[in-house]
Amino acid sequence: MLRHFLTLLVLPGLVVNSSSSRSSSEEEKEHDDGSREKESNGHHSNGHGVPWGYKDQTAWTFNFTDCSGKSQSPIDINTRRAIYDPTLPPISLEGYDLTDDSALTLWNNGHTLELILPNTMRIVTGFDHEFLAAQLHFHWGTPEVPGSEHTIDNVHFPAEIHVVHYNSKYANISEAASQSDGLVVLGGFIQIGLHENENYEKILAVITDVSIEESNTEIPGFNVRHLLPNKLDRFYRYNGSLTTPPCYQTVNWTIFNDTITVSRKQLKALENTLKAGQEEHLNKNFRAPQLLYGRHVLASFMASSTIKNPGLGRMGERNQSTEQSEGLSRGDILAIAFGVLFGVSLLCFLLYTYQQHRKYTSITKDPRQNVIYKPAMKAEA
Ligand SMILES: *[C@@H]1O[C@H](CO)[C@@H](O)[C@H](O)[C@H]1NC(C)=O
Ligand SMILES: *[C@@H]1O[C@H](CO)[C@@H](O)[C@H](O)[C@H]1NC(C)=O
Ligand SMILES: *[C@@H]1O[C@H](CO)[C@@H](O)[C@H](O)[C@H]1NC(C)=O
Ligand SMILES: *[C@@H]1O[C@H](CO)[C@@H](O)[C@H](O)[C@H]1NC(C)=O
Ligand SMILES: *[C@@H]1O[C@H](CO)[C@@H](O)[C@H](O)[C@H]1NC(C)=O
Ligand SMILES: CC(=O)N[C@H]1CO[C@H](CO)[C@@H](O)[C@@H]1O
Ligand SMILES: [Zn+2]
Repeated sequence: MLRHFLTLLVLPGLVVNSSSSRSSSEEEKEHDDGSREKESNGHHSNGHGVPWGYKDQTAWTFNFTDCSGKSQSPIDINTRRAIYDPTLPPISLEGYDLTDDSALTLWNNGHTLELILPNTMRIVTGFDHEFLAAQLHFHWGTPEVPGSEHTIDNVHFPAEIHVVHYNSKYANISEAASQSDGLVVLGGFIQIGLHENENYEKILAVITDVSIEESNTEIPGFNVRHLLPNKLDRFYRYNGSLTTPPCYQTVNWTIFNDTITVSRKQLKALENTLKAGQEEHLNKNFRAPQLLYGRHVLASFMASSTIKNPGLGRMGERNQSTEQSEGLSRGDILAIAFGVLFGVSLLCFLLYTYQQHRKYTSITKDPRQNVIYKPAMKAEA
């Protein structure tokens, strides 16, 4: 059921790949996918059999009405507008340190690379209930196109990991997925570093085994905590959705400020190995940032830039509830006002200079006025 679930849910990663939108045959494959999962209950997850793809994301709303809702994910996180909230409880994880006497299923669901997680892994503090793990998956791009879903000040990271949990008050993820307090996703940005990340290698070393859509393999359990950033105490929090159809607006999002690094070679393995359908490369499986519609993003930490740049808006100090989320901040308006003022001044100055120049030329245009400079003036003309 987890797999189903997964698919169903959050896999936000579902990628239908960038490449073309899925053909109906691909969709059928997805079904197969679901059905072949031992645990699946037959839902087909993604999209319940209705095809969707990353290439035409606006079309999602035709079949999945939630996808046009006002609490969609991912979003751009504007660090200047994030509201510092010192009361956000720290997140603590239990049961993440799996041992190699357990096995985990890794599979290519046609949208993403997904690792099924046991529900003994859980978030014990940070939310009003315990949340149990279901799966984790990734979003990525190509070597040329960074593929994180969330962006920080409009900048994408090369890739993003999502660890999906469901509220322990529900029987399973399928049931929780459509409940307003159903899901918690922990998200981390993946960047390129100098060294191979040995924890990511537990997954990436066998990625070629799942290059074909719907194929799966088993890997020994390991400490899944190590796939997340080192520091979990600095994070952003907002109310959002699954980033794939059916886009249920039931996700309590946590995006960590600390990032994860993998080697360039490891990132390439993620970007270049998987396929969706017969030949389509499974990459660029990220949804575009969605509008905030007045939502706020909280931050568990105060940006250091606050102290350094008191002039530039600071996380934690501004109360933005009066600002329109998609609108202009006071800083932006000031900047525009000054820009316009400067432009007008410049224009006046240019006009003035032009007039002076015309005066000057009319005075000096008689070459006889200064014979010595005559050649130079001709050259200039
Ligand atoms: C999830 O729980 C619901 C309610 O108990 C149940 O009807 C459903 O079959 C379960 N789904 C799976 C996949 O186990
Ligand atoms: C997300 O979790 C925070 C912290 O427990 C809570 O305050 C907030 O209400 C939650 N959001 C939703 C939509 O449940
Ligand atoms: C998220 O939604 C919950 C429940 O509606 C609300 O209490 C909470 O303040 C919201 N969180 C943010 C960051 O807006
Ligand atoms: C982390 O926070 C700092 C300070 O606000 C910010 O400059 C940086 O962009 C953030 N990075 C991420 C990944 O959130
Ligand atoms: C912002 O100001 C409003 C009205 O003064 C207040 O209700 C709200 O709690 C404030 N929000 C923050 C994050 O300080
Ligand atoms: C099952 C279903 O509702 N399918 C619809 C998905 O959206 C397209 C339009 O984009 C419709 O033609 C399908 O009927
Ligand atoms: Zn995702």
